[in-house]
Amino acid sequence: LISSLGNSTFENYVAMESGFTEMAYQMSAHVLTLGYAIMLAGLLYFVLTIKTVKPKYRISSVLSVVVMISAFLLLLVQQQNWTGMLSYDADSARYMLDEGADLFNNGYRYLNWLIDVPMLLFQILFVVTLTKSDFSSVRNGFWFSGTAMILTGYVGQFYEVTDPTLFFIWGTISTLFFFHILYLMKKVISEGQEGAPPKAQKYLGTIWKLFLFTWMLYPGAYLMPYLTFGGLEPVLSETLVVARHITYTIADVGSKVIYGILLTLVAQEMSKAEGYDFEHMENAL
Ligand code: RET
Repeated sequence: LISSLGNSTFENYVAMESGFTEMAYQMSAHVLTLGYAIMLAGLLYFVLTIKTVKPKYRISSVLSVVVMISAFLLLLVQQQNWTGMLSYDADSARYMLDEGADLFNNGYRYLNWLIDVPMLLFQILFVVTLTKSDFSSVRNGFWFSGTAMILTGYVGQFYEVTDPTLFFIWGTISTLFFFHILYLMKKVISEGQEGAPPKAQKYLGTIWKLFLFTWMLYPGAYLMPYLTFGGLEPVLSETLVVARHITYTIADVGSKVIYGILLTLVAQEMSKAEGYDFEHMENAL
């Protein structure tokens, strides 16, 4: 298998070795479709609610709009990549790797994160007020570690089947940058809570928990072929392939859409505390 599939991801290996059952194939296709449909719905939400916050907070909504559009396009491509690589084989009643089709790859996701990750990290800086940290040094830290985390992970994911050692080395380097991001985000949220209205403080606490949970799902998806008892051998199972699609979709909806909505709620509370009350305004929406 390695000689014909090389450094492609484990989805292709499963497709060639055993193929996918109807359920595994369809669930994957559906969950990818759900993903891009939600991004479009999110896009509308962020456009329609932009005037419910004071002008100085609106950059947060604009960044959510940027993220929605790029994620929408990426997930559409990803869904077509999935359906395009497989074709139904009536003899075995399975979807098998299609001769001559493009192989499936998650690399599109990683490069898409180069846009989304910095945007999501900057976004919160336009809503909270930092009490101690310096805005531009936090911004640069987010930008540097975000980019380094993604690029090292991008290199690593090519080796998930062919070279587990390299896969884990690149994954570990990437994780160091990830820890730096978590450290910065914790600091931003704690400072942001100081002096914020009580409701905004509560939303910020929720944002931290959501952030921690959803961002951890991405390294979980990276590790997917190793998450069962396979030890240092990747496990080529269709269950893990479906689990990876579902993990990515939950992570995407949480880290982009729900996160953006919670930031909008924080900005609405801050706006209200500063005398901008959209609930009692004409033409607010
Ligand atoms: C990688 C490689 C393995 C180690 C770690 C990773 C972390 C990835 C993260 C990605 C977040 C992406 C987001 C995208 C939203 O559009 C690169 C998988 C730690 C945290 C939030």
